[in-house]
Amino acid sequence: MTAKLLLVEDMIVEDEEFHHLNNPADGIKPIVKKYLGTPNHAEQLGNKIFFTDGDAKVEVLIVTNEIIRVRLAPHSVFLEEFSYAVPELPETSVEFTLLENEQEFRVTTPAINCHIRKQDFFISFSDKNDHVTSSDAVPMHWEENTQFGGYYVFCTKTCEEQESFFGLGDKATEFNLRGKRLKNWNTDAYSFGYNQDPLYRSIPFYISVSDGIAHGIFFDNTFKAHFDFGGEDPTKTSFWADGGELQYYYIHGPHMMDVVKNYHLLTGTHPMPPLWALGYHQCRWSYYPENKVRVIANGFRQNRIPCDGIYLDIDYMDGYRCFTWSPKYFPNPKKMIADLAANGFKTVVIIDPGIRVDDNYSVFKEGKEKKYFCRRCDDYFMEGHVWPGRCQFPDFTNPEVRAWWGDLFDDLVETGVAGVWNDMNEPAVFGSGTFPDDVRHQYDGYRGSHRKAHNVYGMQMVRATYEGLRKQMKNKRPFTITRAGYSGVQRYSSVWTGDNVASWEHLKLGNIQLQRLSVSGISFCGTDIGGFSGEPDGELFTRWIQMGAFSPFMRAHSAGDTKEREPWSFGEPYTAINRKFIELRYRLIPYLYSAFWEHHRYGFPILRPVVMHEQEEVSNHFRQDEFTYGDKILICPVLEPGQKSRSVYLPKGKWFNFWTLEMVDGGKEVVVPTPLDIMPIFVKAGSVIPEYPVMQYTGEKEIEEVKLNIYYSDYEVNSFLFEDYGETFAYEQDIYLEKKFVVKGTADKLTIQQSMEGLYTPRYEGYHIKLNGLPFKPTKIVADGKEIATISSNSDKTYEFKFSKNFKKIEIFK
Ligand code: MIG
Repeated sequence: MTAKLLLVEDMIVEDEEFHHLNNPADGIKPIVKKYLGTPNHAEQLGNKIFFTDGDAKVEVLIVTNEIIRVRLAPHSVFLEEFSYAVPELPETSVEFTLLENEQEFRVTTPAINCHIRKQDFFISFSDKNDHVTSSDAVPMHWEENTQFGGYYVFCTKTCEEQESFFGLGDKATEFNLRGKRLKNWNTDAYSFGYNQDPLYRSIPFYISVSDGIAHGIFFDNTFKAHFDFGGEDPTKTSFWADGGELQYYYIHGPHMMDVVKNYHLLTGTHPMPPLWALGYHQCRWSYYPENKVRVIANGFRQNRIPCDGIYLDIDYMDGYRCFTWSPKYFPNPKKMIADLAANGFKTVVIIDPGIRVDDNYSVFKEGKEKKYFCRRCDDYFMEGHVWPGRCQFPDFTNPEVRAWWGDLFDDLVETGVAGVWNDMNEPAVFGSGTFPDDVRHQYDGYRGSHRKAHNVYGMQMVRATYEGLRKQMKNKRPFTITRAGYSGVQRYSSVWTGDNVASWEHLKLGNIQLQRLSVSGISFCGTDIGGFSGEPDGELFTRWIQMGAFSPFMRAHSAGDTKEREPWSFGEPYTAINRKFIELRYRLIPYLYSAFWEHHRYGFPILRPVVMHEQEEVSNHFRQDEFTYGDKILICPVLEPGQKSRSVYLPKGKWFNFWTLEMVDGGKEVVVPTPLDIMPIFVKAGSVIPEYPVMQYTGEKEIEEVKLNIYYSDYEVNSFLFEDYGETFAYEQDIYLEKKFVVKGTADKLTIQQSMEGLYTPRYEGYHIKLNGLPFKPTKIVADGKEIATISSNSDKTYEFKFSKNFKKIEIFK
């Protein structure tokens, strides 16, 4: 109130007109939502077009042929352009036209139209066939925020009767978001429940599919944001935020895949991970002391269960002080890590953002001297309790702080640590949950309160971690994993879904969350296998390992108060089945690595839900169990206890049951037996699936030959294999090999052609080729003009032979 009266008094001095009023506050209009009026003017500046209603301004930016950005400035003053999600707009030249007629202004690119209706400032988008894909239901609007300044900003679009919605990161609800109202505000959600919202990450990007056509909306606003997908009113879709700019990107499809690729064009992809990071990781809160870590590591080797990564949770530190080691539990970390490395294990350590207030602790002292910790609005330090006790928190939105933080990893890297796990970076604070709104942030020079920086805090922390490690590791690929994040976090880290629960419901949720993260830009993701809190029985753990073997990131983890949770902890038959699936994970590493390359280089997600394969079928909008791993292998996890069989939907085309090699026609559901040692896996006909020999860890042995599993098809199918050194950034200088296989069969012949691109030469010489599903018995195999002399035929009608890795063409004759 005071602020308002003062304002009015100022006006009295300046404005003659008010002098005769007894109560000048009567003249002030109450705060209400304001809507855009009518656009009376368009002005073009390069690829931006500005429209105004006389007071508010709207900017339409043509980013690419398929991407248009819309921004609103209530009184014509735009905020400075800056985004953590989109560091740079893609550089493409677009030819567009601006047209004006009686009804509208229309911006047309070779792919889409953006319409600005004169009558009411409604903004809509349509495709080349004038099919409207997205349209305002009310004009963009805002409400002044007297306490913090700025505005609450709102956008409301129409929602079609059969429109479906996907995306938004890791929401713990059905895959299709139709009918839901959800919030983005990074939250430490220990043991989150089904439908609990918000969770750890904020990804303000969704995909709509309506009439078989997909488009995406990326609402690049870091404030607390809300989405309603026909929940309040089935005819409306809305998104709004507590501050910042109403700024969104319309991303055209028509396929979901196009939308996701274009979202990656804006926000980036995950860099290639070190190959070992695709292996199995074992985690626990916590393995200590040192001897326990050694016992666990040896347990893997003794049980012949492959494992590449072992984690140290918070107890490795000295009083939870980041960048220190407990002298009691880990007296000689360098020796321990070296011994683990000699045994094939990479060590990953946890690092939290809270720095203990302690003048005898160098990290605190330095951060304090350099003024790197966050402060409240009145300049007090932001203090809160976390594991180390009373803590202060680096302002990771300050580039100087990020550089300092990155350099703090020099000792850990010197000690031999291969990866870093950033936890508690929502940021989480005991008791209060997170920072108060008034905490100030440098925000890369653009300034802001915690309202604006909260959702990017964790992302900037892991960015500092990743960039620091990359520098300290002299350009070897670092491995990082984070709990919190915002759009674009995939450029710096993998993620896990946080503190889940050892229940069948959470196995189901995890399956959905990973598919959702994957279509929301975060392909390198995994759940805590087995469930973080609570106790899984052997069956649940094994079913989770089976699903986890096909999660881009595979790690088992458990809370401190739970029983032993290693893949052999449940005895037989579980140990043997867990081993079988972890071995399968390792056999398929070259396939996963190739899918990763497709992600990194071309923006394909690694996990692809069924709807992404067949979006035109509305029934597929509600399928959430099965997905493909890359584009060739279809997985359907078993999600119920005691399940003897389950039905699996196969997209159209021909598929081979991975276990029986039976060929099945897709486009329908099939019933598959699911004894405990089987999870339904199908391979697309025509695929070439590369396979490594089972090893106890990646790089245990030199690869002597690569197995190519070829699946017959009577139509043409392409497959890819990516190979490189697996641990440096040489691929950025084109030191890699991208192989393409083309498989095509007829009733009496199968042809496989190979072509290659790139500068890398793998050390192995030959392929071990296995032919699956041939509809005939081969009488002759000719490779590059030479007849193959030795072919072994197996009882399951598969055939094997060896040939040079450089073959160009192999023909198999009936
Ligand atoms: O307050 O570091 O989600 O994975 O084991 C709990 C201890 C802090 C939460 C993480 C969990 C981790 C645990 N952390």
